[in-house]
Amino acid sequence: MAFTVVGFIGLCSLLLGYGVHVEASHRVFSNLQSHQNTTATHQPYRTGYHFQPAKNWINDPNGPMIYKDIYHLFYQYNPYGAVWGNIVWAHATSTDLVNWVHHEVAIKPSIDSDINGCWSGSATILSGEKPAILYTGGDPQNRQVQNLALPKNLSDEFLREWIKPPRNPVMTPIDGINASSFRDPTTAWKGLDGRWRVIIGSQIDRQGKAILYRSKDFIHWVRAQHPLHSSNNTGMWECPDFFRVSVNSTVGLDTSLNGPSVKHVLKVSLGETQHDCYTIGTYDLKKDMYIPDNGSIDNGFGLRFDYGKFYASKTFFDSSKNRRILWGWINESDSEQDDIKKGWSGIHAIPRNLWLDKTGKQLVQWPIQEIKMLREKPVDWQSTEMKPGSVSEVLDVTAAQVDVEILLDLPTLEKAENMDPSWVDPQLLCSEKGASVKGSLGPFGLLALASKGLKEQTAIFFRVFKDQERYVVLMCSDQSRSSLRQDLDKTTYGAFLDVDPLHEGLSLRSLIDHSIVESFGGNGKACIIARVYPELAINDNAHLYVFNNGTENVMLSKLSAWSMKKAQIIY
Ligand code: DQQ
Repeated sequence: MAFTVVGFIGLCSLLLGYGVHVEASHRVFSNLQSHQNTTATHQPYRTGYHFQPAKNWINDPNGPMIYKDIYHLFYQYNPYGAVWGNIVWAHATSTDLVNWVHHEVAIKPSIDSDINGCWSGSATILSGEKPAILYTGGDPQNRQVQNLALPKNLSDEFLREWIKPPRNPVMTPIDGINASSFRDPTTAWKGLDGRWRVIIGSQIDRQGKAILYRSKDFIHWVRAQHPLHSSNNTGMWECPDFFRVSVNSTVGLDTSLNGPSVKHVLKVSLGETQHDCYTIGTYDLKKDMYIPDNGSIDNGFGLRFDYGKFYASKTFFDSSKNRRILWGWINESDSEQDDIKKGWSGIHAIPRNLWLDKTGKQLVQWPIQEIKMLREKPVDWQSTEMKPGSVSEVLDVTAAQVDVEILLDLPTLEKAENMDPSWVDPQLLCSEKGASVKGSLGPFGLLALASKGLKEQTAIFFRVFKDQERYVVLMCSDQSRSSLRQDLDKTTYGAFLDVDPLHEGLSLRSLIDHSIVESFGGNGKACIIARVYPELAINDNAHLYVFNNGTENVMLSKLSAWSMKKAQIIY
């Protein structure tokens, strides 16, 4: 792909040939796209059990599905370098979502309507168990169009080859659709009339839109007169996802299933902030419109799948285990030059099972149970009191590659500090009150990827405040001391956690994997991913601690930790 490049942080605007203005949400460095990988041997940041290819750039997970008992994951990939560009759909399969086999690239530019890149999209299982993929292509004018790809050979359970029917593209940016903001088709679902529906992410004048199309045969698509949903001042909606959740059970639902006990979720990836935001609401099947519930905020300031690094995510319904599974892309916190030196950029989060919380007000996420197959050498602590200022090391684990769960109980909440009404932004609050800022009830939690002497540490912790008659729990991931290096994105992340600290206690699970700390607070009510690059706390020199930097005692009621084996990834 010959791009003329105007790279800048955040949204990337390209003025390409034919006078068409095209935007992509990644920095583009044309001179670096086919940069030779280095032969870097010092690779302390490659992960042991997170998904990543052998080398090069990856971003969005695409088209996850299960077919003939095999899980398929496609992903945005640059075969020629560690920066975004030359995008194709790479492909891997697994029988357990933990160990993976990489295959040949599944979809690459080969027809007019994808000659400038094969961007994100989704898979749908059509009747007769036939998978179909809709994805965005860049056409010769660099307009974004939607294409269809079908398996060449349905008896190949690995679905290694994909063909593109001559009818492509199946949707084009006409009648007022912005040709540079028209991408990322969802998994399709069936409406009351038996027709397929799909939404495409878009924007007009910073109004985010989920453009709705309908089809009888999955080939001829007709745009509906109105979007499924739209919202002002959000900017571009990338990678939308629209699915049902059960109101009274944790089981997942087929995307096309309708019924009385379901709510709907619309997730959009906001290009401007790189946040995956979602609302819970109702889908009016007759009007074909989605309406978020009262209080479910759709302007980018509401709920997020993850309050750290996690973007362009996608769910799919795992019919073999009746669950809905979420995948997300995690980018780097270092520079492009660092990525070129490493020879790679981007990993995927551990797939998460996801369901509606019993309050009906938010989703709950939890790492897929299969990840436990990598656990070994369990370490269990008896209930221990953590005195103010205490820091205790969790010994006998490989702290650079570990799964750890703790439960903290507070004997009394009397001493909780008062919540200031101006503290509305949890991320800001966490950065003002980092792990080293003493409080009353908190900070307490884990120090991950820490060096001996604690010069380096990634702190994941809680603080409890009193707000009139209720208690507010803040969960933070503080990266400010994660590395001796200064030239990194060390943003501190935070979220408010909707739990009752007195009766439920405060639970925290962290999946730690060399350069990633993936944390789940309150049994999955708030999730925060951090990417960190310690210089001292690598491999055997990494340590894990529990700490209490508040002035009150905290009960560590439970600590269980497991060293994690490496996942088997065949390239
Ligand atoms: N990444 C893809 C786009 C999508 C963006 C291009 C989100 O289709 O909008 O690689 O990260």
